[in-house]
Amino acid sequence: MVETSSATLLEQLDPLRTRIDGALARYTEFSADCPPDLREAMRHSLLAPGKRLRPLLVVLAAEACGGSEAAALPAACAVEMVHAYSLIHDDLPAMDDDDLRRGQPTCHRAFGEALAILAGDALLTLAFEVLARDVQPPAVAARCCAELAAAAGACSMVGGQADDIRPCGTGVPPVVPAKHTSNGHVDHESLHWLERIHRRKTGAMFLASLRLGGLVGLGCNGGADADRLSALDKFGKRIGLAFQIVDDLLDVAGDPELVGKRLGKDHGRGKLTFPGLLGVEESTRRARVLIDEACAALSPLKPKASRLEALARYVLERNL
Ligand code: GRG
Repeated sequence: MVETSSATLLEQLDPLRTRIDGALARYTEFSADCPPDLREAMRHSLLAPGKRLRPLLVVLAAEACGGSEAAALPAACAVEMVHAYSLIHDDLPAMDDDDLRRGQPTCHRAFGEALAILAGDALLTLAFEVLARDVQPPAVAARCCAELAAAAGACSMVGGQADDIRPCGTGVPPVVPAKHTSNGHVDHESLHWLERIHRRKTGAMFLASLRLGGLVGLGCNGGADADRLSALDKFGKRIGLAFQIVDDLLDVAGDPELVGKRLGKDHGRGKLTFPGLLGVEESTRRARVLIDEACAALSPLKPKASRLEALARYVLERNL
């Protein structure tokens, strides 16, 4: 049983988050060949006050596998760069068309659409430069590059996003809006579809964060230590889904000031969401069960996984 409350954990992780931010800032200094407005657009989104959940997961997974923070920081930054690129592109008028992100104007609102697209492109490529150059040894760097590329690619984040932005009725199932659960009935087809979207769109990057941290922590033993990587896999799949359920719940009932983005838009657009499909109570129950299962999966990594376990509890209790 973990005693640390999520608020206390967040405070305890503040110095680590500050060191992650410092590394992200150093990685985006650039030579004079980078146009100043492109640099500013990248830093506007990358250094904005996000929760830094994914880089924290990288570092804490490395720690759970016996690795050091210093060794994990390049991979942590790479994952955050891919995440920031995805948020910039997701906010564009052609996708979610949002004005506010992380409590400030979205990249295209501050710098224009063309520069925002390029800032996203440059963050994505920078992530792989950092991994290939700064993760050691080179064999682990190569594996990290392959895993992060797959998690961000056509069968994962980009594929999930492509299915998610499809107007209702124009894609593969569900071709009708989700049926609700007022009579206790669960529409399993819609639920399966929703989980399949989020496993790729959101979950894959959580899983990659944990796997990259695990690979860095285990070093060249990564291949030989299947038990510990598989514990991280089980943990990652569950917290990825729980995170998304909580995100949907915050969209319905969160505080826009805290969350730092427009809320209620998924519900307003009639989009398929967990509370829309299962109701608030059942969605909350499922998120709780997933986090309990995630924490139980960490047993092969104990006691070094205690901060990872506490971060999973935060995913459930977060209000931003
Ligand atoms: C455009 C290729 C491409 C992909 C976009 C990640 C994503 C796919 C879209 C983001 C849209 C969104 C709000 C998804 C819900 C879950 C999610 C990723 C929320 C944002 O992550 P947080 O809460 O954000 O960790 P911070 O700002 O704290 O890092």
